[in-house]
Amino acid sequence: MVLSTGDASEIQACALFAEFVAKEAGEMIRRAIVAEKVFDLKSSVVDLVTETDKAVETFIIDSLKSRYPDHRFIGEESVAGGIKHDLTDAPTWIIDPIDGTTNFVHTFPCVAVSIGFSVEKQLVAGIIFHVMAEEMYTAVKGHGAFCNGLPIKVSQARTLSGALVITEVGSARDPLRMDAFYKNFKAVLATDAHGIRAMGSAAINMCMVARGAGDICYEYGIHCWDIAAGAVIITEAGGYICDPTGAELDQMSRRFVGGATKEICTQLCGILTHLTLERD
Ligand code: LIP
Repeated sequence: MVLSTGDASEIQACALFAEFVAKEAGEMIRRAIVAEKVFDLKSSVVDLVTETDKAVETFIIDSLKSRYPDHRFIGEESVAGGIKHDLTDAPTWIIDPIDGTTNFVHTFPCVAVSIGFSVEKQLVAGIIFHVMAEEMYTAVKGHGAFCNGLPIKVSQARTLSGALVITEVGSARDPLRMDAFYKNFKAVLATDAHGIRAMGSAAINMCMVARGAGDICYEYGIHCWDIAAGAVIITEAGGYICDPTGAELDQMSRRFVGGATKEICTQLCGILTHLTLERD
């Protein structure tokens, strides 16, 4: 069957199955987080990967493939392993098996399974399982956002003054990226924002905005598998997402702003020093 964005009940069924898979994947992570971890490096000395990342990704892809053999997959570790990952109109699952691998390695309890679903290049569903908190965040386009089955909503923040802002250093330390990071950090603090937080998982950051615990999040250098599920969850919780320039979000551009309202996002976009990164 060829799936289109209008096939609401089929998309909901897909999301429900992915939720079940994410829960199982979370159990694999929960068991592994207490064990000794061995890690390898990917793009930099602070970009880590473990055998658990790979095993969990294989489990998620195999499980989804067994139910949806004609769907396509973009997985963080498959891409790192050299598998080509162009986004097409086909139903495509966009997967980060452990979002927060550095946290996982250090047993810092903010690790998530993130599964986004794209149809006709539009993000239509998102599932994020905050493993150690046992919080399952879900959203299907047009049907609201939920945490453990209860509806969630963004805050009403319209301005950075008094806001709780979330960002990450990311997994690169080159001078250009670091310079922009420090400039942006200073620019945000100069607005009288109440504070800046970093959970170490882009997916969990987005869930915090979606549930109104944070007012806005932004990051340069993240990938489509960090963005996909959270983007749907924020918008379905009533929030706003965009490119840091204020333009429409491009999920392959490796940069992201998601906030409670368009106003707070527009203010943030106006003060950020922008970086153009190699696309996914
Ligand atoms: C990481 C995120 C982290 C972000 C990095 C990276 P990984 O994902 O969770 O918050 O700053 O850019 O994307 O590598 O742990 O899946």
